[in-house]
Amino acid sequence: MSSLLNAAASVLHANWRQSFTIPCEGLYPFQWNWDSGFIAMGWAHLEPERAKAEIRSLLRGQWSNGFLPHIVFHNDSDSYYPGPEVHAAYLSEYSPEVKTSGITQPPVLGFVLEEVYRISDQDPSMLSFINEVYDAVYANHDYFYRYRDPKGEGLVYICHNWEAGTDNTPVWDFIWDTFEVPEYDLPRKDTQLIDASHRPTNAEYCYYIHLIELFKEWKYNDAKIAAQSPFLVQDPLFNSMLIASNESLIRLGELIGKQEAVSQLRTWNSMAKEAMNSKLYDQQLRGYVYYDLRNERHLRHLSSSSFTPLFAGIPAAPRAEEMMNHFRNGNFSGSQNENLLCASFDPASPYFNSKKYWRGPIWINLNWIIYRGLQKYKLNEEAQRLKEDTLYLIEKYGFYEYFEPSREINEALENGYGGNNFSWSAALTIDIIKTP
Ligand code: 2M8
Repeated sequence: MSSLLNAAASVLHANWRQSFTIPCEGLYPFQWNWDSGFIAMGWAHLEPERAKAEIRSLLRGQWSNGFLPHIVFHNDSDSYYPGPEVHAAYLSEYSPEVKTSGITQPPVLGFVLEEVYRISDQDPSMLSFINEVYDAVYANHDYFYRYRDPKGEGLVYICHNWEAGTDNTPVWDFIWDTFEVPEYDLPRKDTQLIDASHRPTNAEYCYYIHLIELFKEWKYNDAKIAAQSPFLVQDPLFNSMLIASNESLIRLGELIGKQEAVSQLRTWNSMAKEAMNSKLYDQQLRGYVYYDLRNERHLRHLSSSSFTPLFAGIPAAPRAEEMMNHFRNGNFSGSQNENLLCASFDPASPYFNSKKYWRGPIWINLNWIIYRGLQKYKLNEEAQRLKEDTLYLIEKYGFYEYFEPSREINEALENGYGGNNFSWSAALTIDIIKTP
């Protein structure tokens, strides 16, 4: 294990850029929002000052209305499309001095703060760092409930597939079916850097860019987006991250005396948990699904996101148990346990593709989230299996961006998929090994 830990540390060191960490050399050359959260946990094990710097750097990109963008462009680079000029966040009256995007990502910072505090063994200097950034992270939660929950349900929406983090999950195919977009000239860089068949198609990218063009036309105004965006979805992963972060902010707020914030967070959180269970749980599929707010319909597909509510303690124990069918000779495990856990999309679905990005491959951050969720419910056998499967992939291939779920295909395979020396794969491997 110590050579694996050293290799993981080398990846983080190589991707470190003065005050933050890029997800992957070439492919992702800026600071990404949820990547930074996971990466900060890796740094907390190695060099806690870097964990603090990582989070401070991310917060430099925060807008004055509390919004936290999905990319902060601290530096220049021409190896990524779309860059700051395409996102043009300056069109918003709230954008900061540093260049950022104008869309967000799953809100992991709240629980990351609690994790880095745990990893530091309750170090008082880490607590004073938490005190320093607490209000900014709270302001981000306030932004979500203020602007992204138009019906006051306790569930917030995302308005872009890049906000989900699960960029090209087949779930979005059903959203793309509802509107048409122009054919854009796409100076993509990703498909020159890695196997294009493992990345989203150009047709999909036209949708991604079209949404950004609409938001720019509306100057990233939240009310206009809520009223008109053709993509408006309540995502179980995104809301689970927000709920888990609410809970961490409640516990941390109690420690540092943030009573007002704590009581507001409690109100949001009880509504949110209730809504997750009553609206997003699909009894037949035995998992949490997406709700298309624009077209008022559930998008009834299982993905790794369907299991992330475990991490936030959302289902009652019998429901969590019921969800385990998928990991015990069910679709995700394969009827003879022929799949490693956990595919990013339902392996039994005709839309599943084991090599294509978020349409099937295994992702280490989702594995970490589900692993921790299983531990929370004392589903120890499944947790152990998820841990073993994760470490098998990392030991065999190294710190790739995503991985093949089929055991059989893995036998003859020599590489993982996507970018190599990928930061969150390294950071979370450190945490999985070091945390019992
Ligand atoms: C991927 O997304 C970016 C856009 O944000 C891209 O494909 O260009 C996703 O896997 C996302 O979840 C991740 O945060 C990002 C950087 O690792 O890459």
